[in-house]
Parts: sequence; structure tokens; C-alpha cells
Amino acid sequence: MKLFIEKLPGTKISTAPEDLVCYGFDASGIQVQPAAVVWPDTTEDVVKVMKHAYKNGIPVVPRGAGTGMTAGSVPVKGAVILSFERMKRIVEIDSENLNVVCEPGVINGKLQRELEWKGFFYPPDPASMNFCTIGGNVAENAGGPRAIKYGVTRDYVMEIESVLPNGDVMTSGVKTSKGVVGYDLTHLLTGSEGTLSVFTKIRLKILPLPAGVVTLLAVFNNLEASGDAVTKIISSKIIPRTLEFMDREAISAVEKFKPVGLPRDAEAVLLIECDGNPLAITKEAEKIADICRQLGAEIKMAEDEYARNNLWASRRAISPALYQIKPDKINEDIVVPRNMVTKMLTSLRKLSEETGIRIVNFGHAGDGNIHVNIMVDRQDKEEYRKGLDLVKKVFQETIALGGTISGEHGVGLTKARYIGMELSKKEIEIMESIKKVFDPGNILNPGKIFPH
Ligand code: 2HG
Ligand code: ZN
Repeated sequence: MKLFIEKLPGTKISTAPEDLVCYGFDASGIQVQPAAVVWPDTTEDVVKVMKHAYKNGIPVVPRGAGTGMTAGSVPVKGAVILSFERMKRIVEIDSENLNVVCEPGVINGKLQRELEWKGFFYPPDPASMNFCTIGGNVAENAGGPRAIKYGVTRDYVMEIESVLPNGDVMTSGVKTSKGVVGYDLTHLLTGSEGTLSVFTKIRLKILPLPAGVVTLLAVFNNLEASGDAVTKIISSKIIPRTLEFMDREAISAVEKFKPVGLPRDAEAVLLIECDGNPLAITKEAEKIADICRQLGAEIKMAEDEYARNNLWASRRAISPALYQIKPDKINEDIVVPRNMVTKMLTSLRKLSEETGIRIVNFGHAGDGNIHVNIMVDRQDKEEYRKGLDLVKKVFQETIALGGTISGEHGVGLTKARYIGMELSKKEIEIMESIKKVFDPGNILNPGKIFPH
């Protein structure tokens, strides 16, 4: 590690025990201490680190804010963490071509606010948007509530400057709104979980800020009815900008943690938002409200910006709020076809009843994306083992319904052992050969995605 200190003077590198602790875990709760933490300021700093690491076979793990759920930024032993807190500049907002260039350490929520202030809109809004970074979002191909209408991070990435494991700098993608020359490396890097290259600059597509937003809360006394409402809303040919689900346990946990007046006695709520032309969205919201009422729901409307923000702050706080139930949660982010949401929710309820393990469900129901949180105490070996067995059953049911085992959190470490349940041998083989082309020495975020 000495060499790093010589080549990167000042405070850009640390081997202090407190830093090794703080940079050794993410939101998965898994912890492995790195050998050092480096805070690059420029692409050249990243080049220096990678060249040195490549020559000496040192593993390097890029890290945004550590909000990932699958241990994607948790290092292997002996690894150097490349933390992007200092590379947080918004380099350019191109209002003529509708795109923005930023460094990987820019906080998603900060970018959102800067853009909104100028009348622009960057839709991907992970629940952790007020902490998570754009670099991490691109590495994980993050989603969020608005993905139902606007898609995920990959749909906005136009161009990436990255440093390859050997220290070469590559810029892939286009500055134009289209481009089909050669294989789409930019979108391969998006979602590659820090295993192929280190991002140093990212160009993202932006949109005009929608003129209006309406926010509804549909309160259900029946779980199945809330799932049916999701299918009915989508098949009524309205695509709201969010269609979020919370079950009774999620409502109760978040109300204890951050009370905003959600109905604690409800079986489920849907948090629905429409955006666009004010006249059009009023009509859409009325139609959605009618669908929900026909299924027995009571409708509440957010009266103003303050009420809307409160509802979203509460929604974004569900994940941390769940730790009041149990000290640990095994959280999954399965996706099923939208018309299978009710079926999946009832299967999850059955699995919970059969095993006696509490499962809390919430998430982006409009995408069929359910955050299945299996609540356990890792210290209780028997309960933890039961929880892990449950994960497998949840995945089996998901795949049987035509779904996928991860919609937005990625594979990282926690899902690596399960990818064979969804991907064929051939697919895994091709993916592993791609990894070898980019990273023949396996120094970039080793141990992630593939089940070794
Ligand atoms: C969310 O949508 C995040 O709140 C976290 O993706 C989900 O904790 C979770 O399961
Ligand atoms: Zn989510």
C-alpha cells in the first residue's frame, strides 16, 4: 500500500482503521474491511490507481455512497476502495441537446434539484436518491418508483468515460440522441456492478419537467384487491408515473419510524402519481381512483406539495424502518409480470404463514417489482437458515410465474449463488468471457455476480 501513498499525496488515501470500517459495508449489512480507501479527484487519479493495481494484482472496488443492497461495493480482503465523494461535479447541463454530464460522485437527489430548478427532469429516482450517487446508479442500473413510466437508469445513459482495469481510458456511447455504431458497450457497462470498468464521467439524457403532478393514496382492506388494482390500472391504458405498493406491515413499520398519517389498519395502500398536462392528469387520476374504488378502496388525494413530499419521504423510509421489526432483513427485489402481482403476493403470504417467518412486502408494484423483506435475526441461526431457505422458495415461485430474481438491486454477492436459477449455462459462460476481456487479471470488484 506504500506505493499508493507515494503516488497520491495528501489526504487522498487512508489506511486508518475508522476509514476501513466505514468503507467496508453497504446497505446489505455485509462487512469486509478493505486494505485502503482512495478518494480520487480526477480521471488521472483513477488511471494512476488502476495502473498500479493492475501491475501488482491488487483488487479495486469502486464505491458510490454504499447504499447498494447486494454487497456490490463490499470489498474482498486486501482490496482498495475507490470512493467517489470528491468527484461530484455537474460538468455541463446542455439545455439545447437535453443532456447533462456529471462525475460519478454526484448525488442523484442533488442532480434532480439542480435540473428541476432549470425546468428539466431526470426521472430515475431510487428510494435512496438523497444519498446515492449517479456512478452507483449507473453501475447497478438503478430503478425507482418512476420507472413504470420513465424506465430505469440505462434508458438515460448516453455516454460513459471510464478507466479500464489496465488504466486505459475509454469513452463509449454518443452525444447524440441516437447511435448504432457497433456493439452497445455503454449499455453493457450500465448495470455491470463495477466489474468491468471504473466510471469517471457520465452523460445522461434529461427531459422537460412535467407541467403538473397529481398524487393519490388508495387504501385497501384486502390484499388481493390492491394487487388486482395494479393489473386493472395498467390494462386501462393509463401509465401513471408511480404505482407503489405497501402492505400492512410496511405501513405499520414506517408509521412508527416516520409518522405521516398512513392508515395503520389498512391491508395495503397504493401510492399513485400521474404527471403531465394538468387537464389530462386530472382525468387520468379520476379514472384510476374509480378503478380502485370499484375494488373497495378509499381514495385520499395529496392536497399540496407538502403533503406529497411527506408521503414520498415516508415511502422512501420503509427500507430503514423495517429494522424495528427484526435486527436483520434479507431483502429481495423480484419482478413478476404485472398481471401476476396478486398471485405473487398471495404466495408470499402463504410462505410466511407456513414458515412462521415474517415477510414484509412493498415496492414498485406497477412494474411487478416487489421488495420481499424476510425479517430475521442473524444471531438466531435456526431463524436465519429458515430465512435463506425462504429466499430460494421465493425465487422458485418468481421464476415459475415468468419473473426475474432482481429488478433493481443487482446480483452483487448476495444473489450470486442464485443466478443459475434464471440464467442458462451459456449465458453465464458468455458473461464470464466478457468479464475476462475487460479484466483479464480479475482485479475489478472480484467475487461479484458470478457464483464462485
Ligand atoms: C426501495 O424501493 C429500495 O425502497 C429498497 O429499493 C428496498 O429495502 C428494500 O427492500
Ligand atoms: Zn426499490
